[in-house]
Amino acid sequence: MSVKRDIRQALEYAFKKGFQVHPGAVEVLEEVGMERLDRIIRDVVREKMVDRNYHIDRDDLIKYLGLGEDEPIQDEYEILFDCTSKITVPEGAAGYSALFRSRYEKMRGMMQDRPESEKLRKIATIKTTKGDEGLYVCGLVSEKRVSDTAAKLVLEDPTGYLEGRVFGDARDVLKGLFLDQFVMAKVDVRNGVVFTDILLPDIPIHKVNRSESEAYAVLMSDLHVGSKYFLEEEFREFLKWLSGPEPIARKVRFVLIAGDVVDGVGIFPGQEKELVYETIQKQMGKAADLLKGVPNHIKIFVSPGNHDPGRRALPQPAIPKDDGADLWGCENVHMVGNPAVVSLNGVKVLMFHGQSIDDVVKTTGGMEYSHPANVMKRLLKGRHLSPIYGSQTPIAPETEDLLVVDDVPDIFHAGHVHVTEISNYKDVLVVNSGTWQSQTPFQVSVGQTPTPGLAVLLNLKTFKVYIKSFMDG
Ligand code: D5M
Ligand code: FE
Ligand code: ZN
Repeated sequence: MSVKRDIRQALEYAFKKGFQVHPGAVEVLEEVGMERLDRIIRDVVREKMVDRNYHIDRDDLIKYLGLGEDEPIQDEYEILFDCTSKITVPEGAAGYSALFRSRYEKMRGMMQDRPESEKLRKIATIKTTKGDEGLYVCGLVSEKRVSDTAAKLVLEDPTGYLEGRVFGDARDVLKGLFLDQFVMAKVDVRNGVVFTDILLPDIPIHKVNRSESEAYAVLMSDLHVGSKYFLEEEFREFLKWLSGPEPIARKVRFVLIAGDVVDGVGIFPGQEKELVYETIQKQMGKAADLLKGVPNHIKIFVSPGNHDPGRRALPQPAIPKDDGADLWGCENVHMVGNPAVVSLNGVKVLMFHGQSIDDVVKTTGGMEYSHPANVMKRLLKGRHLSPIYGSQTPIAPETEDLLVVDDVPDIFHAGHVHVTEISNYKDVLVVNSGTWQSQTPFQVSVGQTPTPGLAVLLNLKTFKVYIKSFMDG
């Protein structure tokens, strides 16, 4: 239904622009059957207008969708980072001071190339500096307050705390800061401590990696196998499509699952009433059975979420072998931690379940569950996946802060909020991959509306993204 309507709208748009669309082109649209077909047509119309060629035929769409080449499609992968092997045994308070020290050191290193770093001082020395208004400090946000009349910031570095008032544009930056996040700030000490500028590590200009061939990756998360609300039928439709003759399906080489593979047991009060499989073993077994329906030539990467077995605190090691033996046993399945970075034909994908989105939505004005991509952009800007300590997301006291975004990824893939949203931040493709679970009673009670049953199909050469719905009608 919706595909037909989309095609009609796409055609109407093309006609309005004075274009003729050949039946062969319409056939391609029908075959592909994707959401937002109007966008595809808009792009093609724009490209062809430049050449004043007002005909759209089959070849135009085949070319646009990257479906025409007979060249072999690469399926090279590398696990560039997996927190699993780096996780140590937590050691309480001492562990936390090491964790924050590591966060500070890593991010300070990121600031090293900035011209401002020449004027960088330790907090302990700032307090005794007189007369120099152009100095900078680096630190973690220890306290912040913004009211109509005043704005205050307290920063901490290994040498101490620095409290100051915040003026000018820095006030706007202050409003959006998370507690415990790293910043570099310009300090004026001529008349008490005043922060006049606040800089975040942010995503620098960087080289973007692309696949040489038109391989596709499917990005997904939050299957919640074992839940009554897991959309098994729709997921099976997806598996059928993946094994079928549809042109894009035939180019898929990777499937990424960013957590909440199963619904788990004892995750929230009264969960047993919402389960169809009441043990982790059964849930994981079922997940493995389903994923065995993914053709063998497609590589699957699975990282855990807050519903999956294993350690709950971030960073999370891969789902343990004891709990997920069947998945571990599949030759085409790679079990990785949360977070992890995988390279797909050279394209770096940062996989993170996204638990910290809760913390950001709850503590930061203007952030919403319905727009997870905005939250993800803010995390990138701060170069940290879970900056706020002591909110909802449990964070383990690791000696190295494995949640710092060390390397700039090409794609940032998260889930958790059950809403599919695609965006872009400084040449990083930001994807929240949605869910395969329909709305739960909890989500009804808090007014969260999920977008279930959508597969995010990503062309690793062009970075064009298509969203294909497997919901009925
Ligand atoms: O998370 C599913 C959705 O529920 C996601 O949008 C986060 C949201 N969620 C989870 N816990 C809470 C609390 N305590 N308050 C508000 N929203 C929450 P999932 O990880 O699949 O359970
Ligand atoms: Fe989930
Ligand atoms: Zn989750």
